[in-house]
Amino acid sequence: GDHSGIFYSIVTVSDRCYAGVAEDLSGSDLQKFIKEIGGIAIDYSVVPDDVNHIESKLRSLVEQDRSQVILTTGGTGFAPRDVTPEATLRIIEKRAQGLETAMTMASLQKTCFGMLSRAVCGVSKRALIINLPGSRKGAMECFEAIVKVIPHAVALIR
Ligand code: MTE
Ligand code: CU1
Repeated sequence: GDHSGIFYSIVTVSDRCYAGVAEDLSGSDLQKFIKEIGGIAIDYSVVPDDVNHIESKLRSLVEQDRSQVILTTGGTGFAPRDVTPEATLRIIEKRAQGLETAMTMASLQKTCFGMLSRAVCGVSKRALIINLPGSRKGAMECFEAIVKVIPHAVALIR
């Protein structure tokens, strides 16, 4: 599919990046990759692993109605502060389980630790929200697994 002109926002969910003690490598890799495929990254932010904070950032992006795809990275695991899927579930109207399954299947080809991501995907108003794992490798592997269908998905939503 053709990615040119698709508007992406990236939300890195990480207490450590938010505090400035870790560098957001996943977020910058995703931005680079979006550029490479001809997409446009219009918003980039870092939020802490807090369900209300994540929800309000997602809600503001959805309300702005400029982002066609919102990628989150991080907070999908089993730790007490991993709550990105819960925040995402609060705002999506339609769950995209096919995308979730595709990411899990691709991940399992690479590592059994792919089982430990609880990433959720779904549609909120006119935006497709996609949770990706926090590691640089995991985020890219999962995004690559679904990138081909994004133009068609976006066309269906709008
Ligand atoms: N998926 C892929 N494709 N590659 C990976 O390296 N890492 C896993 C998993 N998914 C990984 C992956 C690991 S180790 C964890 S703990 C979970 O994603 C959750 O990561 P997160 O809490 O940083 O989102
Ligand atoms: Cu892990």
